[in-house]
Amino acid sequence: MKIVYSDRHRVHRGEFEFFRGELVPCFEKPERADFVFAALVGRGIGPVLEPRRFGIAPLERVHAPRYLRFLERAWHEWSALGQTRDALPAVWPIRAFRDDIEPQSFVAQLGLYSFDSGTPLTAGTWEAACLGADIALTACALVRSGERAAFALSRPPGHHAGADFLGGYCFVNNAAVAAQAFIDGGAARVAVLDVDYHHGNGTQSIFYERADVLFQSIHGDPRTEYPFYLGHADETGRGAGLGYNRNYPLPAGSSNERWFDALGEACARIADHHPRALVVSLGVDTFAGDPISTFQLEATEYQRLGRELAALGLPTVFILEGGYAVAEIGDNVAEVLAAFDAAAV
Ligand code: 6XA
Ligand code: ZN
Repeated sequence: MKIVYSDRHRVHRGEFEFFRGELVPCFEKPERADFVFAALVGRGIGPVLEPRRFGIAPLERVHAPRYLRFLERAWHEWSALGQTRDALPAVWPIRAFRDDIEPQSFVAQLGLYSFDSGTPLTAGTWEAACLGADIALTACALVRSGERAAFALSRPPGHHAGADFLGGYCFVNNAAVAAQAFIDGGAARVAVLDVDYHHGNGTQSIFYERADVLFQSIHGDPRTEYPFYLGHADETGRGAGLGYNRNYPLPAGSSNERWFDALGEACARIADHHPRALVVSLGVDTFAGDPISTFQLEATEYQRLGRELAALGLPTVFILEGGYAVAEIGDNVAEVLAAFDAAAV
């Protein structure tokens, strides 16, 4: 399977995130991508290709222009306040406040466009976020030109980023950009499957009223697990999108059997949708040893995931999302991709 990668992801290196009243070192760090890259190359999965550049137009298909303008200028504005450390928000326009007027204060803008205080915005964030989208778009282009599958090895991740907000270490929603690129390239229908431990709230919200993109997510129950405020089973889409959103929230600590029951159901729905392509938000924070999650998947389960996805017989783009047991993250991704390759026809 072709891998799209660039080591320029390193320009985004968040120092701290806010956690339970303290600044703690950021879990989402450049070493994550380094471990994945090393494991894939070590297993002979490849070749590795540099991304092409696609510019901002494909991002504007799923993100609000004013949000993208904010992201592009954010570090400049933050620096102008005399700040040198990472930008983290401290005030948010929840519920009774207005979100239709963009404040002039950068600090207020940062709160307007964020939903948590755990997503440091740094000097290199915009460059890395655009690079991540280019990586996803290059993987799409490979698949559109006949590759059975491609892997977008990008960071920061994307599935928590909505049309006009960042959070959960995510700024630009790479999976949404990829799904939209398939549609814009002529695909009538696309499926997005999010197997990260955390609900893909950003991707869900972007496609919630659309019937052309089926979004499904298997994740820790939001009543106890991040991102907490979305990802329940009764969120099934709205308007034209009714029936094209499916969530499989599983209690923290759920068994592998339960996880694969959900995967089986999700795969059956993908087959019913008859998509021209599949985008997989591949988080491996479902790993038994992950420091911030509670599922129990290990190597044999990642192989099974790869096989079951291959059995769908669809042109497939895999996009890296979460996964924080850095030493093992690479092996777990490699298990999925190698098993997919071995089973794909
Ligand atoms: C809170 C935890 C964010 C989880 C991010 C993630 N800082 N999403 O892995 O998939
Ligand atoms: Zn995650």
